Amino acid sequence: MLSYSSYMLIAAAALLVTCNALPKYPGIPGLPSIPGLPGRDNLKGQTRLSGLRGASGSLVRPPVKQLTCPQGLPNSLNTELHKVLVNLKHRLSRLKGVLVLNGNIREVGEKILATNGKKVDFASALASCEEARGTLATPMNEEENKAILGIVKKYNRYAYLGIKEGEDSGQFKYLNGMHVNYTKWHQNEPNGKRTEKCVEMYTDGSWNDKRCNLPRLTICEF
Ligand code: MAN
Ligand code: CA
Repeated sequence: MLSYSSYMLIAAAALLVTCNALPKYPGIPGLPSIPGLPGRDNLKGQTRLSGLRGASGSLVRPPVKQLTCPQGLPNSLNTELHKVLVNLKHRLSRLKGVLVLNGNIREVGEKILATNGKKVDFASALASCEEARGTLATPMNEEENKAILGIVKKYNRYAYLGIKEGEDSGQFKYLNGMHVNYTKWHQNEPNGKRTEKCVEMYTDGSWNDKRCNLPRLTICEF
């Protein structure tokens, strides 16, 4: 199902790499900036098509020859790239629609949450998420906690979160080592004092520190 999208992505990447050396890339109207290319955001209010400011402060439109790829590819490359990306965006949004419709994914801010429905220990759950290029669901605020809770409730199963106790008792950290700055501990939790190094989400959305070797619902974030 993704092969078409993958193909489109590779095509877009190839086009980008081909033209990446352009000093003043004209940009793609209607699309956000592309890393590595001077974008709309970098030009503070100007569109990339409007060019850069000259010594007098007036806008200088880049000469047409600067819009040509160094390799001598046609000027229509930008239009082609635009078409490919718009098509890719459209297809991805349709695929996303299918996944949301089936209840397979939930979006919260920039995060996408998904479960495989499996109940496994912490290490196995994390490994599944990482294999899929994600990590364990890690609520950073109330909104994210609620989104994860939606999946926990749907499956009616507790889930491990991407949070673990550090060396110091009662000091819980994200998997990247940073201290947690949002918590939703159940009353009287955490109480494990180094014997419960993982964190599970209850079906009311509150958290409990818990041993790491129990079967819990795998929920990943991407
Ligand atoms: C069990 C475990 C603990 C939890 C208490 C709460 O002992 O799940 O992690 O703190 O119940 O009573
Ligand atoms: Ca506990």
